[in-house]
Amino acid sequence: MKRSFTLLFVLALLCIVHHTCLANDGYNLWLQYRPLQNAEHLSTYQKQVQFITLPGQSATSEIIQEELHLALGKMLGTSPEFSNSPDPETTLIIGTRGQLPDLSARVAEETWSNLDAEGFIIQSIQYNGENTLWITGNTDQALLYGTFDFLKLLQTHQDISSLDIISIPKTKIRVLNHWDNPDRTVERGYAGASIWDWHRLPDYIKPQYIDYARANASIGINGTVLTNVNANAQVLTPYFLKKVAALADTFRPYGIKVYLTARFSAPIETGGLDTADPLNPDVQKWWNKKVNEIYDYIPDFGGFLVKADSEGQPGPQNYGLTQAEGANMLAKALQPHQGIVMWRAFVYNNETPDDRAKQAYNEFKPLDGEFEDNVLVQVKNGAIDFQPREPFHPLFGAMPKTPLMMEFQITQEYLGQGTHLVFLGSLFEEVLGTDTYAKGPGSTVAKVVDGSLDNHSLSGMAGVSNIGTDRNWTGHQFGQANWYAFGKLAWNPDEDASTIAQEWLRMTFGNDEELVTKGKRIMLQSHEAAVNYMTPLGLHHIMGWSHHYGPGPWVTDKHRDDWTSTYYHQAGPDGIGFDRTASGSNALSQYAPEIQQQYGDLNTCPEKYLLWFHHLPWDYKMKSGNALWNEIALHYQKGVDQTQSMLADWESIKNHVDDQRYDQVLTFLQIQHNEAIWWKDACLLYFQQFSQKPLPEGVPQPEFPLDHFQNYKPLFVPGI
Ligand code: BDP
Repeated sequence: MKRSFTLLFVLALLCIVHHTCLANDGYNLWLQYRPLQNAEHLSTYQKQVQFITLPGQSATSEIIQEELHLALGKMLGTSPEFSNSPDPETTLIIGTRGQLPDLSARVAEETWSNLDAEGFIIQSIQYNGENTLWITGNTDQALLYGTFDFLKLLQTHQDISSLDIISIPKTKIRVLNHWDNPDRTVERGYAGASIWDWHRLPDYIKPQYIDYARANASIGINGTVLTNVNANAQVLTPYFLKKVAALADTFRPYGIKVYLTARFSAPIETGGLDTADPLNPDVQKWWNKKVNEIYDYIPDFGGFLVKADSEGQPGPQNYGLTQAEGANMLAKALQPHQGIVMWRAFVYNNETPDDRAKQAYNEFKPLDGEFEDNVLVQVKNGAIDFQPREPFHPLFGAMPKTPLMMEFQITQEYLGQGTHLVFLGSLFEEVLGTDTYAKGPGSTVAKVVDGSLDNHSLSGMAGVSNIGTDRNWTGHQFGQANWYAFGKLAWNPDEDASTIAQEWLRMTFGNDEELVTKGKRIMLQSHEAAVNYMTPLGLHHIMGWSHHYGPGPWVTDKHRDDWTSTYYHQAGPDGIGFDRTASGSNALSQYAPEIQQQYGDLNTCPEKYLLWFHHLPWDYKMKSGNALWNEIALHYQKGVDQTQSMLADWESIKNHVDDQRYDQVLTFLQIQHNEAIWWKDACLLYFQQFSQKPLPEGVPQPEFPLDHFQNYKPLFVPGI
């Protein structure tokens, strides 16, 4: 008995020494604050954070203090001493310009004004003859951002001995869009139920709300749209507003504003009116009153996000009016309170009057200049719908008089949903870095979005959230990286994906160099891999019907054409691809002449967009010398091979990752690999019916015939 107890004790000790035995469910995201005992700059860290001056007294200051306590306790095993005003012992000073008048003179007036309300400085200075660090900005909010950035430097083992960081967000509105319903289902959510426990609100504030706010603040997200774009008018009633107010109170000290989705027909559904016509004075009065009521509950309410005239949602078209007329009615109601409207450009018609890729542009472009000043038009990154890869939306660069907000989808509706590791930092970077040529070369999508191209002071980025009640928040551990990457790119749309991946890995899993190198390799090839095994060479929208899970190139004959696969791939004996040049839908004409020329010419069209813009014969000769059919097949195979090498890389870093997260990621990578084969086999067998050509060398024969795949109908897929 005694011997087995001793054995257990020794085992437990060994486990503690060897961190990988410890369970880690991923709840702490990138705020792991792992012990720093092996960090190269440990002694500098210890010196720099012993005596901290933090003069602020607000709720935000308290949060800064708590975070430092938590982080430094975990990382250094120390408990720093805090004081209100600098004394000779101070090693770290965290205060605003107003709180530190003497020190503030060191910063130029112009810099203070550039910092605005959210930018911060982290600087090494000599103070009282000592090497001191200070974190400053104009507001406590800026200090919170600066503190998180400072903790990131420690977490990623950076040298902090001579810092001179000025960080200013390039976009103003950095929001998550939750497609969460009041019944706690999440549209396109793959990580459990909605984290908003409406039934228990306003009384019960789950600890998860606080951690949600911390995580978001740590990456600069400053707003959250709590409700689904397919909106429920009830969320604007007092019953819900009390609950929304409780969340707003919780998030406020973290600098996070709440927003709601406004259902255009709410005046009818909850207001007792018989119309929602935006030009009707009673309707306007109703919204004005409603908005005033909301601000009584939530004095700093952010505003509305609206999906109108799209997929069955009501909108101004119901009254023969334009999107601007609809948006402006709400905008005017919000103006007295400094609220904004995020009006989605995802508008397309049930009747499929034209190539779906063209409809938003046709609808919105003529309205440039007609929106009120507090309206942003929120545009998805591509013209169809968050496909694995899309060329940038032609509206970017086409509406210089209107602030255009980027809408990315963080939840992976079309990218493997809850089980595929697909690092979206690469996708976001690709879109943001693309040149629209709107004002000549260099007019990147990033510059349209951050407002710098057309001098807009209002700017923003929205990310459709992948968060749910799963213990690790995002279902897949690596889904956390997509939330992280979104925040980072919203703050700075020019940041590069590789830096983001590396930072996230270090904070989330640790600083071991092999882990970081291989982890990065996995992440940075993962998006291309998914494109290869799902929709290579510009193919798009060929996934399973309705749930969008798995392959479904055979989907056809549904109640609307533009929700089928055959509409998009146009495969037949003559070839494959959607002709969007002048001989086809001419969607290409919506882009700047430089893009038209480049993408329209087969010699210069990037092959990644080839079948998005061109319909080509199966034996069309690719740059590689291969026939198109062979090239398609080889791309599918490459995607499968890439998932294999992602798996191998992950297995090789087993010793550097805790068991719990290692095992989950490993299993998901195995699922991903099997599903990549599923995609490849199903799509190749389907297209082979038209190409009538054998699979090229290197692409193994599928294990099952086509009807096996066509008859497989996944049931109860989450997120519908
Ligand atoms: C599509 C989704 C659908 C959303 C829609 C939207 O399939 O669930 O409601 O986008 O963005 O991607 O409104």
